Amino acid sequence: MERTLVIIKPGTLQRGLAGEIISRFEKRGLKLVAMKMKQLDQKILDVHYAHLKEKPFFPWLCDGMMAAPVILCCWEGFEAVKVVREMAGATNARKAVPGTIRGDYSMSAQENIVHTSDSLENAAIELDRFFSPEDYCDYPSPLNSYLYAPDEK
Ligand code: IDP
Ligand code: MG
Repeated sequence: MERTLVIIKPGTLQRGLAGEIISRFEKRGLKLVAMKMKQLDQKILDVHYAHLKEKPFFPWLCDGMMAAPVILCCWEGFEAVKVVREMAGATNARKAVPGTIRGDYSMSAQENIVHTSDSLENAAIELDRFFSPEDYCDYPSPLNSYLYAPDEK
C-alpha cells in the first residue's frame, strides 16, 4: 500500500470545509494513518515550496499557507499517490474538472483547498518533513477484503 500526504490548507479550515474534504478521502476508501494540526512557518514553506521560490506569487502563497493552521493527513491505499492527486484536480481550480475537490470548492490557482504529493518519491520526502515515525497509527483494516481484490496491495 502507498502512503501520501494531504495538507488541508488554512483557507479550507477557515471556510469550515475541513471535515467535508477529509470525508471525501474516507468515502473513497483511503485509510487515515496519521493526522495533525500545525501552524506552518516560513522555514518549512521555503523547503516545501522550494520549486516555486522564484515565482512572483511565492510570498502570497506562503502568506496564505501561514494565515491559519493546516491539517496534515497521511492517507494509505493501493496506488494512493495517484488516486489522491487526481481527486484534488488541476492546480488552478478554475481549470479543475467538476467532481474533483478543487473543481468543486475553489475558484483560485492559489487558494485551492489541498496540497497533495505529486509522486511516490515526493510523498515519502514530504511525509518525513511533517511526520515522525511515532505519529503513524497501526490499526486493523477489517474492510480491506470489501475494498480491494487480493492482488491490490
Ligand atoms: P500543486 O499544489 O497542484 O502540486 P504546485 O505547482 O506544486 O501545484 O504549486 C504549489 C501551490 O502553489 C499550489 O497548490 C497553489 O497554491 C500555488 N500556485 C501554483 N501555481 C500558482 C499560480 O500560478 N498562481 C498562484 N498560486 C499558484
Ligand atoms: Mg505540488
